Amino acid sequence: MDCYNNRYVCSKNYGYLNNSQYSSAIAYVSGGREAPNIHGMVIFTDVPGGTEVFTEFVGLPIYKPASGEDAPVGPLGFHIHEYGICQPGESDESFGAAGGHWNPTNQPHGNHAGDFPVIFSNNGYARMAFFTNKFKVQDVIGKSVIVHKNPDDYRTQPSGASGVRIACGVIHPMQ
Ligand SMILES: [Cu+2]
Repeated sequence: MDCYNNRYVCSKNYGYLNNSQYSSAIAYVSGGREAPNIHGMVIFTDVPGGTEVFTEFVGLPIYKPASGEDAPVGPLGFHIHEYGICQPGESDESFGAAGGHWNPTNQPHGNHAGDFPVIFSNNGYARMAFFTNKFKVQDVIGKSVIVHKNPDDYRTQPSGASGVRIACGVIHPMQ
């Protein structure tokens, strides 16, 4: 299946015919040209009332404070994006084909279903788990997770001023 030319199919189910049978999912995340050493995973598990999200990363950029016009590098913005396509966009934007934030309930940024806590790089390593009541596992299969270079301010619309996309992974069901 050519996801790049078939966004509807990819965004709906990425070829999985019945997402509702899955109660856990995983995204293997890899860095793009800005941060090629990033490797990580994001695991989604259905729990009562919502979903538990566990993440682990290595090779993240090390925090740098803001200087002049440049935003700080980290803590790193982290979201679910609409399409399970970790490829450049039409204007060659890194992971632009993943589309905008996944926002099924048309909320302002800061309250998107796929707005996540920022990732703190501990000399390149991060581990974090959190709970959300905004989706179940079946809702996010076939979408993507994106890590950004800059912090999310949870305020600037529509994506929190979190800068370029430095890593991406497609969310697949866990068998
Ligand atoms: Cu994002």
